[in-house]
Amino acid sequence: MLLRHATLAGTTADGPYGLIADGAVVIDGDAIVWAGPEAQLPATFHRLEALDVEGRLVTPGLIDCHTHIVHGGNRAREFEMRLEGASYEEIARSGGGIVSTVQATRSATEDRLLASALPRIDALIAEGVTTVEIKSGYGLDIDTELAMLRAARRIAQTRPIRVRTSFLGAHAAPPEYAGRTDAYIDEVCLPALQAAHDAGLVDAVDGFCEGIAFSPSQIARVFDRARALGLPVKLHAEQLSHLGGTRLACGYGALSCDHLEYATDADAAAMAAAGTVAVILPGAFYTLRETRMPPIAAFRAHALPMAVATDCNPGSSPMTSLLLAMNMAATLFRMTPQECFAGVTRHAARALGLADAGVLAAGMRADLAIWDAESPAELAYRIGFNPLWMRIFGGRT
Ligand code: DI6
Ligand code: FE
Repeated sequence: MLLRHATLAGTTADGPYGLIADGAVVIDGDAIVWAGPEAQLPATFHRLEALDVEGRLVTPGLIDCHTHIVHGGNRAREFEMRLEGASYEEIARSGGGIVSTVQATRSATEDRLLASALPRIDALIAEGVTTVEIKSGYGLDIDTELAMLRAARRIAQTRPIRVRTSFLGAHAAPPEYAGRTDAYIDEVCLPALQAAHDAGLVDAVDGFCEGIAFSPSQIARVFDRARALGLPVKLHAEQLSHLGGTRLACGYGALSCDHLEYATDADAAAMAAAGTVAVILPGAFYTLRETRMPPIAAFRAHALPMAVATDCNPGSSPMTSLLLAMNMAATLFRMTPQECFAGVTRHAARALGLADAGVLAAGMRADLAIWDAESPAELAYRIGFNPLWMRIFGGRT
């Protein structure tokens, strides 16, 4: 297939957004075999069946690199409680929060977990998302952690989207281990990681390093196991306070550190040295009415790759719009639309360790989004409007 008369963005061309004004893309099977200025299209491709996109914007398919999109129930009641004055941490400490979603997730069947995730997945697909990362972490027992990961993997058999799964057994201690977080790590988290890995269900290992969750030394035990299994790590770090999770994760060569509201300049330096992506999650900042901003200026100063994701979860970020996450990153954190665009394409791919996505270039998977837009800045600019015109997944429209 040949796409003609396209405005290409996210190519390897120099200049803002990697823009190519009068571009063409050649797709063969599930791969991009050529992308560039139409005037330079090699003659061998001239006779291919062509789709004239009439100047529309063609970008890599978007990548949501941090979600908890598989979960049971919802937390609308907690939303009401927060509006009545309770804080997120107060609710968590009084048995609500993550633990209430754990109860709802344990009582759902795997089929039900899959079915309830699909409308949320469909919302992402409708916005041109072609790869989604999905975490476990609401089962917190061996069976339910595995059920979450299986449900996540089944999404890719049910919908045209690529799924990467992260094991997040170190998300919270379940009620039966309240106050016994070390025993939880030994008796549940590590055995669950081993079982999930043995079942081929884990692409990366994540953790929540926070006062209401796990300490750096506890996370280190989980990461030691990940390293022994040859799995890459990532971490929810410095979201509500500064515990030093970022520097710990960098010591394990983490793919990404995520949230980072309380990260410091030294953390940014450690991430730069380790090649770790900073994942910015403005939906959680917005929902929790956080006032501490992630240190974007320090991330820029250290030339860190920054990704932007929804953090889709029932508690702190019930958001299924990656375009809205881009808008929030720009408006709340003053990230430029160019940074937001790289954050849902190139840098999001890197946060997942994917070398074949996020860039519009020969050799990449043919995952593309075609927008009724003139410039990529439009993707971050509007609020609640979706300009997607067509989505191509693995070479198929
Ligand atoms: N950080 C978050 O913002 C979510 N998980 C995490 O580690 C919140 C999850 C929840 O409240 O259910
Ligand atoms: Fe999260």
